Amino acid sequence: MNLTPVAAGTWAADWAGVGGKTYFFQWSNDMVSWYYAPFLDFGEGDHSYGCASSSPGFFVRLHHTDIYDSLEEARSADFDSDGLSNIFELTYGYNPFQPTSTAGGPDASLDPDEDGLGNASEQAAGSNPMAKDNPAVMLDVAAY
Ligand SMILES: [Ca+2]
Ligand SMILES: [Ca+2]
Ligand SMILES: [Ca+2]
Repeated sequence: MNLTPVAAGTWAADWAGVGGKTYFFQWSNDMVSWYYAPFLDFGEGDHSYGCASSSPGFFVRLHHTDIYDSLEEARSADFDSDGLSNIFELTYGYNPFQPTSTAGGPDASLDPDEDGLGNASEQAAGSNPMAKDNPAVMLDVAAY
């Protein structure tokens, strides 16, 4: 993988994909705490991801697996069997390889927007777990 400076504090991470592989992208400022970027890539061809950091140190790496047959399958699959799809976890900052990836408890039952719906319920409803946008909850609120 090549990390090319684009402008101050921004880089383009480029890599050549291999057929049949799913790529999880991680970044770190200190090589101790690693964070997943909110996307998945799949298959051969040129892949690129734009990164920004104001940290004096900036590191990137790829996790890859060949257990999925397509990008759609990789996105909807549940690598750690915690009830949340890989792409849901990546989009909202959870670790798709760990059922309990923060100190708060299992990823699937956390309720970061405190609307009473755990992440598994938010995923099932197609609502945003970081915003109180669930129609049932909004009705509930309106009733008071
Ligand atoms: Ca999962
Ligand atoms: Ca997880
Ligand atoms: Ca919630």
